[in-house]
Amino acid sequence: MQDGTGTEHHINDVISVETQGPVGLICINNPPVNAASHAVRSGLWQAVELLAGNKTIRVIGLYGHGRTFVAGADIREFGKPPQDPWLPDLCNFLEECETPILCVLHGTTLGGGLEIALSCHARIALPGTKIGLPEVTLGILPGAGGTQRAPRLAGVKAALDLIVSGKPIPAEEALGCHLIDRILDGDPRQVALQGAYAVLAGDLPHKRTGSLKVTPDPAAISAMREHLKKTQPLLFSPHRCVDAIEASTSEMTEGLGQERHLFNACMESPQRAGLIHAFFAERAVSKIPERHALPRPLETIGVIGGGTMGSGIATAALLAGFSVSLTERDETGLSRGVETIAQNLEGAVKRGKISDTDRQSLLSGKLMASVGLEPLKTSDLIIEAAFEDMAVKQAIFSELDGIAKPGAILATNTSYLDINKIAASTSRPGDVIGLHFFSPAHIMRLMEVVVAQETSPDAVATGFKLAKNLGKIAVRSGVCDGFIGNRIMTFYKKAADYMMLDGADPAQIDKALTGYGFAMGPYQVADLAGLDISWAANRRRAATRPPEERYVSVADRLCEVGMFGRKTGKGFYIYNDGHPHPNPVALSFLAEERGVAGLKGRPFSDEDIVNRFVTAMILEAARVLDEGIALRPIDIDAVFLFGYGFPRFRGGPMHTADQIGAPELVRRIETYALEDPYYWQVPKLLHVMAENGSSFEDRNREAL
Ligand code: T1G
Repeated sequence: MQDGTGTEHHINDVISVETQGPVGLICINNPPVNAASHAVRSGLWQAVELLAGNKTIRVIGLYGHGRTFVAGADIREFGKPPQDPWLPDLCNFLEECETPILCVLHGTTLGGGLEIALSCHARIALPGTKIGLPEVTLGILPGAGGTQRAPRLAGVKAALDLIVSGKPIPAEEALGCHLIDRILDGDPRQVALQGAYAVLAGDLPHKRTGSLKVTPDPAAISAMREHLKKTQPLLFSPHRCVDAIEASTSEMTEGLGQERHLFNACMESPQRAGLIHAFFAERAVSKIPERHALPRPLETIGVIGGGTMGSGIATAALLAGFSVSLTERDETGLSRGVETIAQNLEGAVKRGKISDTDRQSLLSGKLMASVGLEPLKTSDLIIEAAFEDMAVKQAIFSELDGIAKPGAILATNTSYLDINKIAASTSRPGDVIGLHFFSPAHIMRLMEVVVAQETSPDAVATGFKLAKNLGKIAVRSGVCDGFIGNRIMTFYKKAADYMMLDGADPAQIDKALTGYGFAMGPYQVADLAGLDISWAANRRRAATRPPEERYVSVADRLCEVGMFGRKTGKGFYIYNDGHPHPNPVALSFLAEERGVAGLKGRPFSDEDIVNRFVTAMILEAARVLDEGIALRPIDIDAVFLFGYGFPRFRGGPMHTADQIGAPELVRRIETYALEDPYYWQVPKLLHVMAENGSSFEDRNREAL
């Protein structure tokens, strides 16, 4: 095998070719993930034409520069007029090439990137490579031949699992199902060269994938259809994936035609727009004003409080590799906290996140537990997760001020209290920040990073760095009662309560909203979280509740009789057989309240329930945006997609608002206001948008 560099020629900014004797190499260099942009597609087409037209070249090696081979079509081009060559045409062109093409896969070779590889004539992956067809997570399907070529190489069942799940698989599994031919270590260019000579020597077989036949597997097809009926009845694209794979038993051109038809149907679906928006929301939220500030060192985490939240936060930090110092006021609380952490880690073992050996070493080597705050003097970042009471928190932060080392971040996990007041109880308000985790803290991906008036930029950057280390999605929030998520939830929960008082039962409301795509309805959520959680807040707010505000006390009355929800087996529902059944006591309290209010109850359609619920969410979100509590609409979408079970295929409340349109939202609110003018007031921002025809997406573009 020759080595050294051959003659190199740049086709364009992202594609270069190199010749070495009978071998032609093509390098894709389109950072950060070698997305198959128009430049990549057109450059790759020209490069293959150039090499295939050179009679001395008897094999082509294709590879990617940087951290990964092609990670997919360039999703930034979605929604814009497609430019030739289209990816499916490029893949067919590669497959038809007379000169054998070897493709080297590395990093995360996904979507259109894997489809390019499958249309080549042989495939080698570097160790550690992950391959996948995640298009279904974007509301589409592999539209460049993946639904036809994957079954030809791996069989129908393996293709169904790969394409319908959208989950990447390791190179070893890909080798086992013949999606790749070999695993070879080295850098992509070297492996391309080595593999090319192996093809020339007849040591690495090469073939046209499209020439292979698919063995029909009707049992696998119908099993997947049954599975999807149960698990994903609302989604459009998973079912189309099955249709496309089923078509792979036809001739290649016919199957490709069917795939194109089904791909276009997915592209036109509003679910594709919602899922792509969700993809970008997850990434946009890290673009904060403080993103250029240098985060502080972050190796040791202190956690104050061993309750549900504190032990969940400690678990999340341990799983991310941090050393954790857990403190409590007394030995009883401390041992309860350590026990909860041990249980959480056992759960992580059961979920396959860690091994049992890891679990033991985390508990024995990474977790320190002690009474009192003194051991926190060496922590880089301390998270207070004590009782939700301002005086308690101020006392803790005042004591912490004298113990924590200079430069330590002092964070509170409060879910609604004023962080400015907490910061004021220290001499270092610049180090004080809110890190609002969502329960269970070691599972939920969302974390609100709450920035108080004097929080320093590098403290904010450190909060975002911690979130990334913990595998969480951080959203920046300003200070208000409930920050972004809980504030909006408190508002729209009232809309549900009013519908309940006016005639819709809790179970009907929950069913309408799960039918819309929410993971759970508001009363199922309340029972899960514990009715006693909001009971304390309701009593706190009672003193200042305006007389015009309607109030429904069914949840409070359930608490008064000890019915806190799932944890007591009874709340809005009864859970005696593990399934929720409407609780007659809740319904009797509701009937009494309707009687007191002189209401006979009127029917609500599921559509009316959903419209009122979602409109209330958008209404308060518009206020949160207008007050600058949230940076952009897309941040609010991220909060509800990753913290409140908003259906991902709908893209979040603000994306949904753009689908409804500001004029229609204003009309709805004005109609509802006829019943309750205090609650239903059109926010100023919606009026402006209705008048000037702007959208929340416009605000995202202006702010990003
Ligand atoms: N197109 C354009 N930009 C992309 C991109 C893509 N496919 N993937 C990532 N980026 C950007 C991302 O927005 C971010 O930009 C930067 O790259 C780093 O990403 C016909 C039609 C590859 C596993 O769904 O899963 O092919 O914010 O922060 O955590 O059948 O990105 O820095 O400006 O996520 O290391 C199928 C999507 C497309 C893969 C890397 N492919 N990407 O994760 O980095 S549809 C996908 C990912 C398709 C064909 C169909 C991840 C990653 P910025 P990142 P990461």
